[in-house]
This record gives sequence, C-alpha cells and structure tokens, in this order.
Amino acid sequence: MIIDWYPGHMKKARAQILEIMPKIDLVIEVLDARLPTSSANPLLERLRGDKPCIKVLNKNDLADPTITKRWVTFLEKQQGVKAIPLEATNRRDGGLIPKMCRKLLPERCKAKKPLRVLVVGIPNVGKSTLINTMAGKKMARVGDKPAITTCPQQIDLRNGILLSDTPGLLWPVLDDIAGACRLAASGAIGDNAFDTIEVGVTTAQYLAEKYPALLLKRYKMAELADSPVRIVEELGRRRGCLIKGGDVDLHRAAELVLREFRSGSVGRISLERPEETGGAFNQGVTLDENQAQD
Ligand SMILES: Nc1nc2c(ncn2[C@@H]2O[C@H](COP(=O)(O)OP(=O)(O)OP(=O)(O)O)[C@@H](O)[C@H]2O)c(=O)[nH]1
Ligand SMILES: [Mg+2]
Repeated sequence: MIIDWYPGHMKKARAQILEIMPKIDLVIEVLDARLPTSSANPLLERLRGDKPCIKVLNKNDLADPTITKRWVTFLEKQQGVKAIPLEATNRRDGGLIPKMCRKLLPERCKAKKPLRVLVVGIPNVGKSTLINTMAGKKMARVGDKPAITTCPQQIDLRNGILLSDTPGLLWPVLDDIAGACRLAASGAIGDNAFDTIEVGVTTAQYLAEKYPALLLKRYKMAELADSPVRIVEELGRRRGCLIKGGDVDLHRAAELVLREFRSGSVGRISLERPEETGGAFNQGVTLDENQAQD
C-alpha cells in the first residue's frame, strides 16, 4: 500500500518553523495519547534542540488510561521535558498549560516580554483546539480532518504568553510502516492516501489481540472469528454493511472500524505502549518511499 501524503503547505511549514524556532522560549509538542511514539515527529525533536518542552498527550479521553500513565513517566525521563495527558476540548485541562509554562521558565517570566510558545505536532492531533481552549475563545480554525491549519498564526493569550499555532507537520518519508499504519488509523493522514481495507483490518486485528472484550461488546459478537478479515466481515454483516446479494461490503466495514475507533465508540484504546510497539501493526502496510519524499 502507498501512503502518498505530504501536502505542499507542510514543506513550507517546516521552513517556517525552522525560522521561528530561535525566537521561541518553549515548545508545546502535541502528541496523540493513543500513539505517542508514532505521533512524535523526529524532525521537531531536532528543531527544538535543548529548549524546554511540554509534551501534551492529547485525546486522553480516547486512550487507555493505565497506559497513558506509563507514557508520562517514560517521556519525562527526557531532559527538559514535562508530559501531561490532556483533553484539548476541556477548559480545565487547557488551563493547566500556562501554569506549566511559567513553572518551566520562572526566570524568563520575570522579564517584561511575553513568553513565546510554539505549538507543534502532526496533523489533526488537536493543536488549534488546545489553543482555542487556552484562549477561551475561537482564535484558530479547527476541523476533524488533517491539514486544517495551513500557515502559522500568532495568538496573544494576554496572560504573558504568546502562542504560535502551526500547520500539522508529518515527516516527508514515512518509512516506519507500522507507525504510518497507526497514524492512518488515528486520522492523521488524509483518508484518500491509504488503503482503507488494509488499515481497517489491521486495526481490527490489533483490537482482537489487545482489547478483545471491547471488540466483542461493541459489535455484540459471542466470539471472534479466526482471522482479522473475517472479524471485519462479521461486524460489517452485523451492522448492515452489505452489497447487493447480501455479501459484506468490506470497504464500508473497514471504514466503520476506523470511524468507531477514532471516535472512541469502541472504548479507550492505546495503539502503543512505552515498552513495546509491536502487535498487528508491525505486519501492516507498505509504503512507497519515493512517493512520500519531498
Ligand atoms: N476526542 C477528542 N477530540 C479532540 C481532542 N482535541 C481535539 N480533538 C478533535 O480533533 C480534531 C482536530 O483538531 P484540530 O485542533 O483542528 O487539530 P490540528 O492539530 O490543529 O490539525 P491541523 O491544523 O490539521 O494540523 C477536531 O475534530 C477536534 O475536535 C481531544 O482531546 N479529544
Ligand atoms: Mg490546526
């Protein structure tokens, strides 16, 4: 399968972030709590250098809470990093961030100039939502698909913090196949850029391995079929994803799995654990590197 998704604005955004970085005091990297490794852009890590960083594990409401706790401990082992699980849509959660910023840079806060904070992360992870929640009003455009923000935008929180919202940034070469498949499952990559059946079936396989009880409950199945494709067929049949003649429409069934995983309808699910990133996704999709290169 080919994942060919590196919109032109991302290349530009990368250059813009490079330009802004020297003027930045602190970086907020928004990660997807369900996949903190695959949603971390190694390029951002390099661009950040030794600036302090808050790693926000966003969409915490969708992730497995016990695994998220382990991620916080794991991420905070990095120099200059504070990690916090968060629901960007939640006002109370958003209010915690300015306090964290000031705590990380107490000396800098004594200066008259506002603290300059850059918000970065992959597409659709919730950067603009977090900014709006912190600002207490809609300042940045938000949407449930990747590539909503296409150029950097500055937002003055009027509390001594100046935020920069940036377009979601993926890396030009998606050469980690399992990671790319998790990103596709999470909604970070445009739906037209990957094979829905492959990613949907791989997601169902992972759910069957790690969260079988949630899968059985959601689709009211007594037991799981003996292969991932059959599982998707079975749940598709149960939910009326049929074509003429009564056969299952596998594409629609795979879409259903992805939609319900993304919305949290199946339950709180983490696709990665700090100690291992294996499982179904490692046998997942293949990428055409030439297509993904910039
Ligand atoms: N369940 C849940 N959804 C969230 C959360 N934060 C953001 N979202 C949703 O995620 C989608 C993407 O949010 P945006 O804020 O536009 O994401 P972004 O990172 O700015 O995306 P780009 O601008 O495309 O890079 C929206 O539908 C939000 O409502 C969260 O904590 N939990
Ligand atoms: Mg945005």
